Amino acid sequence: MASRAPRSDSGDERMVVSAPKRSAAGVGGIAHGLSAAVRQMGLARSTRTLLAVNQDGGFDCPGCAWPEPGHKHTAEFCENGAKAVAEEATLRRVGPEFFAAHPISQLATRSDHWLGQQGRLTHPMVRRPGSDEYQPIDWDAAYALIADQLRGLASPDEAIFYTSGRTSNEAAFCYQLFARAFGTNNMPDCSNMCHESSGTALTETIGVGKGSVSIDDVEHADLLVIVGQNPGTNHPRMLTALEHAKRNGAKIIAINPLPEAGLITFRNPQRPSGIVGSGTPLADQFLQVRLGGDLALFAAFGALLAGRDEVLDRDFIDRYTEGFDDYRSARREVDWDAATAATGLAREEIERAAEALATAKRSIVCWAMGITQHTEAVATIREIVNVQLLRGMIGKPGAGLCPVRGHSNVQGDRTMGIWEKLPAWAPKLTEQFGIEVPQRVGYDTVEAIRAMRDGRASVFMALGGNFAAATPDTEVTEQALRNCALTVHVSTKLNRSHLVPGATSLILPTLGRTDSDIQIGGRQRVSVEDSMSCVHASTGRLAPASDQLRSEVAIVCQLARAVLGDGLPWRDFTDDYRYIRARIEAIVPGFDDFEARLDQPGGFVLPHPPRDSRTFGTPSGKARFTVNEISSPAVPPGRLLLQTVRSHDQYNTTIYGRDDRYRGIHDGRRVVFVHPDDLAELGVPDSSTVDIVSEWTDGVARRAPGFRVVGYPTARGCAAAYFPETNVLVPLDSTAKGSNTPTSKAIVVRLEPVG
Ligand SMILES: Nc1nc2c(c(=O)[nH]1)N[C@H]1C(S)=C(S)[C@@H](COP(=O)(O)OP(=O)(O)OC[C@H]3O[C@@H](n4cnc5c(=O)[nH]c(N)nc54)[C@H](O)[C@@H]3O)O[C@H]1N2
Ligand SMILES: Nc1nc2c(c(=O)[nH]1)N[C@H]1C(S)=C(S)[C@@H](COP(=O)(O)OP(=O)(O)OC[C@H]3O[C@@H](n4cnc5c(=O)[nH]c(N)nc54)[C@H](O)[C@@H]3O)O[C@H]1N2
Ligand SMILES: [Mo]
Repeated sequence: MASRAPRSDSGDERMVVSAPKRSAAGVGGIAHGLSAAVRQMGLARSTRTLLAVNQDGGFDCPGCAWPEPGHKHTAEFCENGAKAVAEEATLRRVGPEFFAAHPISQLATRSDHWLGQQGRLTHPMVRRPGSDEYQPIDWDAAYALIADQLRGLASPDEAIFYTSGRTSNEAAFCYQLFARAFGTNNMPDCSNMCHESSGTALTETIGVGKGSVSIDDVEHADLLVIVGQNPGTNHPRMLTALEHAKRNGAKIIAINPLPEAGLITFRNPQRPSGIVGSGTPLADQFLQVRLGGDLALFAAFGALLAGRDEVLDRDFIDRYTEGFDDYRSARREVDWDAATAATGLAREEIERAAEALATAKRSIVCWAMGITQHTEAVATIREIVNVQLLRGMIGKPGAGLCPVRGHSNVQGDRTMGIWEKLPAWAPKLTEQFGIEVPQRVGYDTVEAIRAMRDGRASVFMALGGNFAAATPDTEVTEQALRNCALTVHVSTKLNRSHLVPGATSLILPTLGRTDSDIQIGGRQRVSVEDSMSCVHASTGRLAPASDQLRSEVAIVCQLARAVLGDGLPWRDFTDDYRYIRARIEAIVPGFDDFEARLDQPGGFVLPHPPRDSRTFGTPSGKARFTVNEISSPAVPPGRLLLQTVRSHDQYNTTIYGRDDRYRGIHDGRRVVFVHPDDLAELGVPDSSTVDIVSEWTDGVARRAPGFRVVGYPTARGCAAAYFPETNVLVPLDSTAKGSNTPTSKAIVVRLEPVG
């Protein structure tokens, strides 16, 4: 039976639970961010560093992918951006002495929070077969070791090259070139666990897997639907755009099982009124949907609109779409019993929201993980697209589709070709570099775990991220990593993945966004792409944590030379990243005049045919209405549907602190939020301790022991707990249809009282 006990220092006995907050991001917000920064790096360094966040000539915030507005504030960062910067720019260090004093088996008993708090990695380290310790290794020896291992594989497909979304465009481009030149498309990335469902559904329906709006559109929409997203915590700067929209007269509808703080009220710390006033009420309507109820909800919206000729944009439908008639006949009427059961909403609430959609002139739907991490995620997003197509809400100002991305360059990494499939421009790699591009579809994240588990892959390399903690089915994934002959982690900070080593394991310390990157060609900048396809430059200025740190570009290119020799211009690429950008310009569409346009304040926006000219890159050249079978997660009696979410004090697997201020949790993380009426029905007392046990068709009872029950106003039948503590509960084989994304937001569980 899979199980994951609390870590020895998780210390939840001091936890305090209080009432959740309604508003987010007041002056207290920035104060929390600043105090985190000052704790990690002192006052002078904090001020200097934070003032460069998201400024021209400065660096891109390593937090979320929300774009910078055209009109910037002096302080263009939020509380959680400040925490992300502090975490990277910290003055604490993890060097060879640290590893000498801490055997791997001992580090493995520590919490993720403790590991992250130890500081920046300063030296390349190796764990040799059978050893319980990481020891220093020099760079050349590390590259030689990896090269030997890779060259010894029976097939290049026995190697896996993972990427997390902080990697710059330049490093990502070199990394995919290296993997493909080596001979494999095994490039899983964090996107597989994140917005893959959005990419899949949008490519099928509008011909491009990216959102169709700009920040200006958001500010000028008259209806914003925010579904499956918690911007107050995960995209706090988005709240500023929502506030502007609100002032311009927009209505906001929030669709969420949880009454998230930022969605209800927002106090803007960048304006004096935000400090003294009570804030802007944000959501005009809150639909407290059940987990996984959105497919039924958007299908109902579609049915309520499709039959009304006066609300349809007939001209748009006729000229730019296909499949409307089939869609309309499938959505003739709403099955109200099914719709209200699936959503947990009243018919009147659904009708009221549909009316807002029917009357809006410019509407945008924004979504994130609450939509993408479900079995029917792709179908749900297709239904969102249907609703927007009915009213011609794409390719016009103030309207569109807005998947809000997570990692600050996750969208850019995919644009650069980090993908287990082949980008359309792949043949150009042959033209430009003379390499033979491998044709076999590579492993995505879930497939990569299976391949390592089953011995089909034996070398795992990660450019950033924390694979062991971010992926589902923790016990299975950890064993899969341990099965490898070699694991390699290019990292800024110590994390769980370093503690589940392959027979040989390397930790390669790298520069982060904030660090100064000097190569033979002088100070280097890199580029990133935000959630709205804007590409801009990022330049770090801080002195690196040690003279042993290498940039991600340098590490990838040196490794490529060690493995493949000097046939490709790896040396030029490292000396000056302009050479990489010149190749990106020659290969990837939309990057004409790349270097010069990177000099423009705010960068430049990549083409998006549906947004720019209502041109749809589908096979027929038209946007596609789709008919999707409506279903919702089945939950047996006595069970709950669990979603795994982020607290306000974490960045994915990096735990900044042990509070979740807006949800009223202080100094603790092992909590499970459940509706008080469900607790009463289940006979589980509030504040009691339970094990959470997940149930899946494979019959394995996955167990996360020792959670405190917190009565909370979530939707009925639904529960919430934090990731990564609960990843042990997510079955590897439970994935979204069509995108293979783990279903981290819909796990059937039972609560077992302890003691
Ligand atoms: N500070 C901070 N910022 C971050 C991150 C971080 O960890 N910390 N992570 C970054 C990354 S990689 C990402 S992908 C984004 C994630 O940003 P979010 O998607 O906002 O992150 P989650 O915490 O997973 O929150 C999911 C939200 O969807 C709701 N939800 C869950 N299931 C459903 C459902 O079935 N229907 C509906 N309608 N709602 C549902 C949840 O209640 C919650 O409000 O944030 C990015 N920004
Ligand atoms: N249960 C559950 N699981 C989830 C999710 C969920 O909602 N629920 N969300 C999923 C989502 S949306 C995502 S995106 C994934 C995230 O998965 P990952 O991207 O793999 O995880 P992170 O926690 O973001 O990675 C943190 C690590 O990145 C390294 N790092 C930070 N900055 C840099 C840098 O500049 N360069 C390099 N080389 N390394 C750096 C540090 O060592 C740090 O420990 O998790 C997924 N997992
Ligand atoms: Mo993400």
